[in-house]
Amino acid sequence: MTALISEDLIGSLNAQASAAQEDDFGALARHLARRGIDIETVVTRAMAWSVAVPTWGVGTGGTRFARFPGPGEPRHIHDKLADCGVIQQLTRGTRTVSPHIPWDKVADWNALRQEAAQYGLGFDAVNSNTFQDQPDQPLTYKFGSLASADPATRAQAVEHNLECIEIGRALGAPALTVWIGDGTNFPGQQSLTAMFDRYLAAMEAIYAGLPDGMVLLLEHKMYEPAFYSTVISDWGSSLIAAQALGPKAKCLVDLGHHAPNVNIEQIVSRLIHVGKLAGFHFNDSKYGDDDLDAGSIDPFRLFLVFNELVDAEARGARDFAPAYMIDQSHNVTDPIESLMSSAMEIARAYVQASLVDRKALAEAQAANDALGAHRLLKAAFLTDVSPILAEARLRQGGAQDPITTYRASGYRGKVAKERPAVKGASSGIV
Ligand code: AFD
Ligand code: MN
Ligand code: MN
Repeated sequence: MTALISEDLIGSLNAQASAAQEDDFGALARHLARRGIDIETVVTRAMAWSVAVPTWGVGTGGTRFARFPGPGEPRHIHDKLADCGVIQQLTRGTRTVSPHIPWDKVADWNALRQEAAQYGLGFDAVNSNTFQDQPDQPLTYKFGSLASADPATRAQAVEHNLECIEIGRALGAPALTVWIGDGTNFPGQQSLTAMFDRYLAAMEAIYAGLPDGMVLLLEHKMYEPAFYSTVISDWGSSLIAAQALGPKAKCLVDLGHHAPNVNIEQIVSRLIHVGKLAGFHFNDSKYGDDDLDAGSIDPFRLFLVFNELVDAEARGARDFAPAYMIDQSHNVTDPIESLMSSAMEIARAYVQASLVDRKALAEAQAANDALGAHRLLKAAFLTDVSPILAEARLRQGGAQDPITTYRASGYRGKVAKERPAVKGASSGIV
């Protein structure tokens, strides 16, 4: 295993923090014991938790207006894997990476799989890309891809997805995620019905190419780049498509891809009900698809989503095996720091949701004790589970404080010397 951050540094910083960690962990253990919760059970759950990091997340993102590159940005998938390796080495809760094709294309996928394994990483869902044109591409996606009015363009987009399936097979990835930008900017520009029909026919061809054990994740998004209509705009369209395609197709929920103020946890509950919840792209938002760091704006909403997930797990909901991924754009931070912080915030919400007294909650609900029920959720949400998260990292060889350790390591400064700065202005949402 390649150690990207010095194990000695991690060990010495952990040692400096160990007295405080023991003290805080002991206090939390006694507090939870009073509530009838065994802390060791919770630590075991925290240790088993993992969320996938998107390869595109370790590069600096941007807006439609500008991108301000940071020092030492990854130049290619090999640099991206190293950066993901750092995140995993320090947090121990990001065991897989989610690649984007063709951004991450290499000649030898088996070699890439070995390279990732050197950092203790495996691969999660492969993401296809038919929302932008590539230099060597015969037909443009300017007017759509899988739902294009042009049959040859649709065929090209299907072919790309079938190639992504083959790449996923070589990487040992469990899923293909399809998000398309197809839609319209003008009422009347296309038939809303015909576009959806064409999308479904194209997706059937992709679905037919799935090997056993690989699933198809449909990602909806309300708007952008198309601002009047998007083909798979909401969970309703996504669910209709997933049901039409078959059992291997499920609906992926990106937390930023909904109408403003929509009740996302209720959507999650509905998708669980029909056994069609594929998984998540975690991020946070205030206005739209802001792609801000998970837990930075509305940690209570993140907790409420996890409350539904932990509840589904506890009652053994059928076909329930969500894939957890981060999907963020880091414009003003060091992406490694943002991704470590987000991974920890997501794990926090999972652990907090694991503390809900579900028996007492069911009783309060049966008695129509609205405030009593709410207080049970709040009791879990307001518990500072930081010592549990730190303990889970420490027991797996990670850092007590990943961000402080990362800053002390000088990793960014070191890679900035090896990776030439990206020059010039460029825009682009990543
Ligand atoms: C998009 C979607 C989707 C896609 C990504 C590409 O969230 O996950 O892969 O951003 O940059 O908005
Ligand atoms: Mn997404
Ligand atoms: Mn998005």
